Amino acid sequence: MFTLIDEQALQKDPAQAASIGGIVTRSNYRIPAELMDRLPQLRIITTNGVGYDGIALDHARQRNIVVTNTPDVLNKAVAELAVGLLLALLRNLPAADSFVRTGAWVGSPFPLGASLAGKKVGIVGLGRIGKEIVQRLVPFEVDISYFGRVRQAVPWRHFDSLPAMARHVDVLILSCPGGAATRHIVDAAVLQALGPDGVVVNVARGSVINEADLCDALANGIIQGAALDVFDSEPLGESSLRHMPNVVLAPHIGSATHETRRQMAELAIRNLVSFFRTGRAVTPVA
Ligand code: 8YV
Repeated sequence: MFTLIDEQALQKDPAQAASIGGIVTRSNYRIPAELMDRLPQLRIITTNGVGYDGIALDHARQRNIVVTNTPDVLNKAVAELAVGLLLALLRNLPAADSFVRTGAWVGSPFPLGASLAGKKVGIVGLGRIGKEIVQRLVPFEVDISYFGRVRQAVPWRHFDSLPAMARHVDVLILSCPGGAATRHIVDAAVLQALGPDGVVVNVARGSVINEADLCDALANGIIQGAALDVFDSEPLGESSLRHMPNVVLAPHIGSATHETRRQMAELAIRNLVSFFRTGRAVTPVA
């Protein structure tokens, strides 16, 4: 039904741009206005992921180009990773693993970690993914708060000030969308408020944290640690984060399970097929 033209083929033969009706992308790629304008027949951009901060949405709207994403099907996988990263950080699992492998255990005991039970956890972005994270954290007997513009009908404490919530909690979990509205909302002031026993888990977007402020806070004991699945620039190149003992790092794998990636790909394809058959996409972004 579709003819696939990949980026390299387009570079080799730019004339093919004239026939492209749809783009399939993912969060790792940007779709700027200039690219859309090189494709006069473009009618739909389908991103294989929930985030669409890399797509020039206003421009797509102006040109009447439909943008679709893959919401919900990845909520559980991302929530599982958030909880896994948090536990890995509190108990220092990467170091514990190498402690056993290298035989260091023979010479000395492994340093104590921190319990999750009894901690105060603040969620930045209590959306679909944030709620799945909370659902998984409740059995760990933590005290939940959330930060967001709107108070929701949920039993958790609401903060409309991020520094105020950071002051209140031990653990800050970022699960909000990326983009201009959330860029660098976690900065030096928020990290200072979180304090020397506080930790950050980021499964949202690297852009949500000011990475320079984060590195400074981690290096100087302003916060205790961080578990990060997303970064300002991916793949992460040379960065002091790679050399810090108090961080756990993952290569943007929130949705990266066989089950979830299959469901995402199926939904992305259903969007394309439905749009070209009926003019209506299945999950257009609002
Ligand atoms: C993936 C993501 O990185 O859904 C998102 O917004 O960041 C991830 O699921 C990716 O888009 C999968 O291809």
